[in-house]
Amino acid sequence: CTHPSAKPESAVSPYACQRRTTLDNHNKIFTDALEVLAENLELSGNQGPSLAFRKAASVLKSLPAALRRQEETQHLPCLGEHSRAIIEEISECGSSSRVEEILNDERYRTMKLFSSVFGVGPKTAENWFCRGLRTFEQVLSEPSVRLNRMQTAGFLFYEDISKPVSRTEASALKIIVEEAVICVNPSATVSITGGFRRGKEFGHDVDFIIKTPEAGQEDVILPAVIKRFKSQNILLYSDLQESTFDLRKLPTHCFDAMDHFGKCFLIMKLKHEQEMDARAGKDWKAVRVDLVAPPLERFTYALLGWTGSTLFLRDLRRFARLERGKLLDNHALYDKATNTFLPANTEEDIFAHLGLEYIEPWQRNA
Ligand code: DCP
Ligand code: MG
Repeated sequence: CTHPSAKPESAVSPYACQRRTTLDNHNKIFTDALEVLAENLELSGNQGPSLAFRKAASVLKSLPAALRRQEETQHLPCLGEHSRAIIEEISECGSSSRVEEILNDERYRTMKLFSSVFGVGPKTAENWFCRGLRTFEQVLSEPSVRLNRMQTAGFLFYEDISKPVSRTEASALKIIVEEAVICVNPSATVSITGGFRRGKEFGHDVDFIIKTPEAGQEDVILPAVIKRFKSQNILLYSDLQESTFDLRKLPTHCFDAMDHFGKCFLIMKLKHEQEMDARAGKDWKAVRVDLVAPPLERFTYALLGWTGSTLFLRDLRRFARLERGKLLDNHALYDKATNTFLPANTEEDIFAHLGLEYIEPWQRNA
């Protein structure tokens, strides 16, 4: 990627946080291919090289129209030789032979299948593949395979939680979560974050952030909400991660580290609006739900972080550090020049601290 100041005003920025990326992707034929290459590398543990393809795809997603000629890519940032060659091949032949090869590759297909299970990451997927396992039936009947609690739930509810969650289902869940949160603490509020806040119609889960106006309440609300869900018999799985947050700690450099707020990863029962699922003999769908409860003074940073997209946030943090000498993560923004934490009541405040034009949530689909 080239330095932003080396480009004229109208040029596309190499930082995703200086681009407006809506869900209206005019270059899907190219970005789908680049994302297959990225995913293939991620599944084999090559996160660094995969990021180059992710960034190239992200730049194309921000363009106002489809690429027409090969020359149009010449002024675009973050497109390496390899990405350009893929784009050229697709422009000329309609598809990329390397991408087709990956899509048909037994290892890729199996790794993708295994890692689609809740609780199964690339390492476990690779372990199972290397032991000759190729199907769920083989994994589940292999005596030496020991599933943890998360993976057991992942297989148990696979059929439901592998289906996309719709916006309608997300809204129905919001009412349920809101009801439980308000019952526990009438002054708390709930907002949808993640992909749905960016305008997506479907997601793999529903992400909620809880705002509690009194200090310390953020630590008691999640256990109480979980207890209530259990009493309502709508909880199929829960993993509560208590807060390890420390107000004095500086934002971290490491992007892949989880934040320290109290959070829980759940599988909830969502009652169908219409008739019973006669085949399954049940009137509900299992849905993955994440809840996070940050302290009030850091709420805005948590909201920004949990809204994503991952690539948008990665570049926002990189921009803060490299262009502004500030450290940003899901907890805070820290100014290294003045050694101070910068407060923020709204997301607009955070962009203003960084000297960036405000980018709306629906423009953060980088
Ligand atoms: N996130 C985070 N820390 C975590 C979990 C998530 O910062 N411990 C962020 C990264 C994502 C956002 O929160 O941008 C939501 O995570 P998802 O994995 O749910 O991603 P999306 O909601 O964007 O996609 P999907 O539609 O697949 O759910
Ligand atoms: Mg999500």
